[in-house]
Amino acid sequence: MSTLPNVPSSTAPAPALKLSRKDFQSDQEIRWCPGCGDYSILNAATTAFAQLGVPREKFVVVSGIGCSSRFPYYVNTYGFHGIHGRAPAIATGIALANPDLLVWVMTGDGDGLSIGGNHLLHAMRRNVNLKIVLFDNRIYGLTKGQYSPTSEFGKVNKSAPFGTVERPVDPILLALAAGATFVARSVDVYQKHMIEMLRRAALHKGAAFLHVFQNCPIYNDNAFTDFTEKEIRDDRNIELVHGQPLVFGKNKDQALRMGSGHRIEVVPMGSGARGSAVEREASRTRNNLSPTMEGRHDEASDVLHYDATDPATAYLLAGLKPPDFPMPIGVFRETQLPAYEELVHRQIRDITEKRGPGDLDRVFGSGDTWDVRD
Ligand SMILES: Cc1ncc(C[n+]2csc(CCOP(=O)(O)OP(=O)(O)O)c2C)c(N)n1
Ligand code: SF4
Repeated sequence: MSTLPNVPSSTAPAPALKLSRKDFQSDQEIRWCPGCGDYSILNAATTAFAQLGVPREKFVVVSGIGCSSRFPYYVNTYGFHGIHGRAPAIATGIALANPDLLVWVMTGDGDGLSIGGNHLLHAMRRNVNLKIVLFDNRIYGLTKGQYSPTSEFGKVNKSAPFGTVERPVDPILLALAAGATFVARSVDVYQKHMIEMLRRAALHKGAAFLHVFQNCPIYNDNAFTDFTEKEIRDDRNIELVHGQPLVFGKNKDQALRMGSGHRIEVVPMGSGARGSAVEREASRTRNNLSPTMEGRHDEASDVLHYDATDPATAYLLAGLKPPDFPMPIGVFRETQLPAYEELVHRQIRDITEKRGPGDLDRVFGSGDTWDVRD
């Protein structure tokens, strides 16, 4: 069974094929609204695609229905604009029939989690070698801003004039529970980070799920500004890096630790106590720490170090969000299991070796048969 022959592993030397972002730009007129977060994702994807050094004809980009699902038109690769929610099913067929291709699923929160929820779930459960990017603007953009499965509880809009009474689904928790072997999150405005997450997803063998917060300035503007505004983002995000301590803040003066009852807590970092006295006092109050507790924590003590192979911590971190916690971004989970195509093709090969090639006519003519009569 072949692996992706042209995708270099993270340890391999730089790709021989030199490509630029321009090689992946199509000549189609882009129909997204000015300022839509989809543009940033497109820029990041074309950059990441070029960095892989994989020829364009090895890429297939599959989508469902929605603004985000217009993506295949805007990249100069093979593509398939599918039907609503069915991109994972179409992409599974492509990946199974052509295991050498790098197959991407570009989907929205409505497309992927609502009508396509079932298909997305099973593609991840089966560990199909797909790179799934979920553009999450927390509404349906194409159909003018109805609430979606990721809209906040109580969200008021035209489709919920008195506020939704539905609890939102968390895409990261869903992907972890479904068993995706690579689960990560980024944000449309964090270009460098997103490029790296897309590249890592591409290099992963198996179901890679990337959740991207994507602003829709027309129907749900500023949905993520409470953690993406330049002035506050360092204090409101934490990057998950395997093996690294979970430290955050402009001055790296806050950290996460495991508190009692397996609850994650925010604690101030280091007795050197960087940051102003006012900031430290605010952090101490926010985290209910007594004055004597401040400054007790440093890298050597009980600060959590991230382990992307440990699902338990991934679940705990996936539940964190502002204002009480920083928003986790980066790789929640990364583990290796055989990909679906690999197992299917291996099974066919093993059975063929034992029993010889199949004969469909013989199958049709064998076993119990019935005459259907009026
Ligand atoms: C079977 C079917 N049901 C409903 C629709 C209407 N529809 C088109 S796009 C869409 C939602 C798209 O939302 P999302 O996936 O969040 O993508 P966005 O437009 O926000 O990128 C809906 C409900 C449809 N086209 N087909
Ligand atoms: S409606 Fe929203 S999601 Fe759709 S193109 Fe416009 S800004 Fe983007």
